[in-house]
Amino acid sequence: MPEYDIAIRGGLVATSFGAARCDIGIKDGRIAAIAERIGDAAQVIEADGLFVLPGGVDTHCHIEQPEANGTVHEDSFVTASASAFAGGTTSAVCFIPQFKGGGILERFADYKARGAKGMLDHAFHQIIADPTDAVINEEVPKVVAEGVRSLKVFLTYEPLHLNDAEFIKVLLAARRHGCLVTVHCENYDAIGWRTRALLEAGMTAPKYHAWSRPRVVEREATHRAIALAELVDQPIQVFHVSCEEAAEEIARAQARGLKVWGETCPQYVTLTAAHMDRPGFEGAKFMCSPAPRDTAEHARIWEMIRRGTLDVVSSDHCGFSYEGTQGKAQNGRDAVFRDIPNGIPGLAARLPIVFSEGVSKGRIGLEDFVKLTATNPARIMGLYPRKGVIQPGSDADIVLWDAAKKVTITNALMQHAIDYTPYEGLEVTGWPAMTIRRGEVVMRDGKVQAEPGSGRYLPRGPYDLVKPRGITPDGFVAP
Ligand code: DUC
Ligand code: ZN
Ligand code: ZN
Repeated sequence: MPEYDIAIRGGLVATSFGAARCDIGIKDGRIAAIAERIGDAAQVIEADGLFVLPGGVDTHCHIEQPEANGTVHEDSFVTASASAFAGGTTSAVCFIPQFKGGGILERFADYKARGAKGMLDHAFHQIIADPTDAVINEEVPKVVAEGVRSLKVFLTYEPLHLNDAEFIKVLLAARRHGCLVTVHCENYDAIGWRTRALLEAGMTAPKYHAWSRPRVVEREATHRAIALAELVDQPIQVFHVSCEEAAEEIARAQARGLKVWGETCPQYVTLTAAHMDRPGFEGAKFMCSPAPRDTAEHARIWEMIRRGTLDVVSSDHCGFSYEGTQGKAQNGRDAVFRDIPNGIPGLAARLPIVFSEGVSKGRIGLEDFVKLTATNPARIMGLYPRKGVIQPGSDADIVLWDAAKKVTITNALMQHAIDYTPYEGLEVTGWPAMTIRRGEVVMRDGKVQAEPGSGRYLPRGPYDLVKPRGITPDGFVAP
């Protein structure tokens, strides 16, 4: 009887604390051994010449998410799982919606059932768009008991945004129940004013999306979110930081010892506002919020990554096709920028872009790549060490990585249900050769093979990282 179910032999195994050429033994879906040479296995995978990395953990994915207008993001948990595996990602954290006037519990069962149909291991953030007393006092404790440990708030977007009083309510609830708060930081009123002014001036094309929300609105909201979190003594993660100005706010908070983390996304090191200035409706393909900036800003984001201010790169994967009635053109191809849904797909492209732009181009090291795409997201979301690391006892989520492979990104390679990728034509060096989820080969040479329904829900329990510091500006701790 062989000792292991699978042996991965001879690859360069990388974790966030170093890399070494060794074997990995997998038993019952978990990593059982890491050694220079391990014993017999039922299946041997030769990894000579490949990197052996923890499967990607993408903690910001909008998958099959129902919207207030009755549409549902086009990638189902099945198609998004295929896309994730194609790109070397094995787990994701997705969003349970809440709509104004409605509760959250009523959404939990529906969304959990959707997640159960996919192949990707998954956890949930709970969006809070309407923090009524009933939601905060009665429903939040119930979703926490179901394993949700992060509350997501939007400081902009109709009809999701919270005002400061509502945001404080959510911060307090998170503090009481041991949750992280993740925040979309842009100033709602400033964007509203800008948008109205642009539309009145006839500036309606997709490129004016960027004009409606310049860097300063992101910086202001980031500053405010941090200040209010400091007041309440509640840890937060600032989502999708697009510019140095906002990252500097996070750096200052971190220097003061606050529990504030910053996430960025591949779009903020590859796309620019100029992409939204393509002819006709084409610019809609690149519309996301915050808006992509310019190439000088890409360099600044890399610097903030190198300094550790931004320590997670997620995709912010959003399933809107270019054509059709559910996607970018849902309000017509002549819709003004305000009426075009925000968000771009990126689940499969995330690892290749971060590896290529980061490691292959010498901006970061291999261990940094592992931290940014797997270990740090798992830690910050309370999934570590089950996910995000190759070590005995962890789930055997592994990607074999061909660091030398050159690929031109096409939509077909993304394997999602979306009809385009904003990264079409981007050349990358480094590509996943095989993805293993809990000891099962789910992608080999681009071919995804996994049983729908085999993805596991990852309920999250209490974890130290989100404990308040016990320090408020004047010592007053609100109940
Ligand atoms: N921005 C978000 O905040 N969410 C979804 C997509 C986007 O672009
Ligand atoms: Zn957001
Ligand atoms: Zn998002």
